[in-house]
Amino acid sequence: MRLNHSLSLLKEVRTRSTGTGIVAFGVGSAGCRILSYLHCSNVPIEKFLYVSYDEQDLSYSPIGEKILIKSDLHKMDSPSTIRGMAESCKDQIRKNLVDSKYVFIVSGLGGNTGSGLSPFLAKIAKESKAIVISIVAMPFNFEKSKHFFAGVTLRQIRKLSDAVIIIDNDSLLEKAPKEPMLDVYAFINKKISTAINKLMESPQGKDVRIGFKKFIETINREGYAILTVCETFEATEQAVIGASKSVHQIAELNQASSAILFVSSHIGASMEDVAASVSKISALFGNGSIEVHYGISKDDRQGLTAVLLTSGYKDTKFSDYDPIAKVLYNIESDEDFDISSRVELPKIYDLEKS
Ligand SMILES: Nc1nc2c(ncn2[C@@H]2O[C@H](COP(=O)(O)OP(=O)(O)O)[C@@H](O)[C@H]2O)c(=O)[nH]1
Ligand SMILES: [Mg+2]
Repeated sequence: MRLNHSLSLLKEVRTRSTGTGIVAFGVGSAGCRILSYLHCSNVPIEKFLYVSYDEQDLSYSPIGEKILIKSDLHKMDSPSTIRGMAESCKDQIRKNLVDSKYVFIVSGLGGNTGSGLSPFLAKIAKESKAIVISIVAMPFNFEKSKHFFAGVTLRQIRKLSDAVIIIDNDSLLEKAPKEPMLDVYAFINKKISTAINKLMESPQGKDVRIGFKKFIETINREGYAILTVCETFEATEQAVIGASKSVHQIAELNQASSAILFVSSHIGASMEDVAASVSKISALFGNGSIEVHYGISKDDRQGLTAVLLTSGYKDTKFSDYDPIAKVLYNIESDEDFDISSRVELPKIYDLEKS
């Protein structure tokens, strides 16, 4: 699967979009893996950059620019230490952002790299005056030890980005599969990249597409956006209900203010299907005042996929992952994130000797 994936990436080099001013960073293990899948699709991204201190993360894509954070592996024990190490790469990052209009930062939250570097990159991208869109995969429910940093980072990223798209890893699996973890990630990453591609790709052929402008308008608003995907062999409306149920596990549906529904199926969704699905979304979300856009495409695969992107959530279940912010709700706190440089201090007896 890895070889096929790399080969399709190499084929893509010939058709990559230019002049769009859209740059994307894949950060840490999850970010680099997800971005390498997006790299194979038709998204209008001009420049792909992979950032990590782990060389393996930079090997998932044979193409694109790689930024390796030089590190002392024994000291990489927190997101702030990774940020400290990344300070030396700031110029290289800034150089890649010259003339960028939109910057996507893709990562998984809760580990050290994605949590450390995503807010760091968002801040640099904001300083270069780009529109910053963070796309974050949240840890599985069972990864309790990752929840705290995921919650803290999500809040930091929200302050530093123009839009934040949350992907709940749990929502993309019906139940914990028996396959090896890396195969499960590959399965989820394919779903995520296909969904993002459907939302961003320019109109072509007979398909009804959303287009990049509408996609940005939908997510560039207060609060969070949530991306869910439902695959089914049933009717379109069932897929929409499935995707809506996933959102319901994460946030209050009535907080949503805008939605995009994208339906792809083997035969192509009928007008009746689309009308019923859009009405369903209007009834379920945003207290009856939600704006709904839709797209349709024909797919080679059997079955039907509904991609649902809803936005405008002030709060999500992930706010509970950061209990300090919850306690300090509405109280001004230090807005900046910490950076640790891990300087070794001299021992007392060394000082006494000198
Ligand atoms: N969707 C997705 N999530 C992942 C993948 N790899 C790791 N994650 C999740 O992302 C979070 C951060 O993990 P990881 O990316 O390994 O940490 P990092 O390398 O230190 O940034 C964890 O909750 C993982 O479950 C992946 O390939 N795809
Ligand atoms: Mg990692």
